[in-house]
Amino acid sequence: MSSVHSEPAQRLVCAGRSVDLSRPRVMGILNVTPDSFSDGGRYFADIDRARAHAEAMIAAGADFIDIGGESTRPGAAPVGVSEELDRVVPVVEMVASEFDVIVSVDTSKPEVMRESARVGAGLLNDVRALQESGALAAAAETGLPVCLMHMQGAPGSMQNSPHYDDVVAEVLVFLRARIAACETAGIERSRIIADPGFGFGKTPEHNLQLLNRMAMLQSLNCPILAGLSRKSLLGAITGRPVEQRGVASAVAAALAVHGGARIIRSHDVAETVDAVKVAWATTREALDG
Ligand code: 8Y7
Repeated sequence: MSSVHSEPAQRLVCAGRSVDLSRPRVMGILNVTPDSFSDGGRYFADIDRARAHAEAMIAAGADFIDIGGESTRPGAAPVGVSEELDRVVPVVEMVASEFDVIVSVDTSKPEVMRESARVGAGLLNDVRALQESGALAAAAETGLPVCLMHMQGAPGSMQNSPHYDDVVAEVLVFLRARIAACETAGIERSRIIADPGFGFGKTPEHNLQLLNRMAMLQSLNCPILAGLSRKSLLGAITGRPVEQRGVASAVAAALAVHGGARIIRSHDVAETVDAVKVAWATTREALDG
């Protein structure tokens, strides 16, 4: 597609750092939850292990590190503000001060957004798309870019019986409304990333429709983030348990990039970087860039 070659640079300004999203980037996942389904709490209350994990993901090519202290897995216990602050803020501060990387904070809480911004976070990643009370205003105050994700229902019950007449159309309607709400709150479009929310209130078929029709999200006119890493969709397709979904995750990442995603959220950064390179070279029909 020759139009791809003439696209202008899309710079996302993340606090002190900026990143060019005219090519795709990888976001490494650093969980600081004691109950996260695939990391099993290995990084909880363990700053040295968090540092080593961040360092390894950056060496493997991550441009973002996404730090989260609330598990959104179905049935996970809700986390209070002070506990989430205690889990997340020291790790955000450590990664932001010690590494040349953009720190994304995975939170829905205004207090965690503010404190994380104060200690060096560069991006706010909210699976609730800034719908919690005070979140829009807090995000606007920080001046940081935001990732708005679609979810049907709430984490505890979202997988009970997801229903859509047209999942792609409904995700688009939701994301357009959240983008408009951000703009009204003073968050300019140049600071907004959109995400269809794979696995959040979706059946395997819904997720497959979204992945196969990712290109339709380009109509939002903002960079798209896709998170498929190790998700149950890949287990449903391959029959593999979570620790054996690396190949499936890399293939899904490539398909998302081919569909236009510019940030891929992943547990397995090295494999994802290669998958993204293959998909991007194919999309561009060129080796460079
Ligand atoms: C996503 C996410 C999770 C995603 C964005 C998991 C925090 C579940 N998934 N954030 N977070 N997009 N933006 O399996 O797909 O990693 S948590």
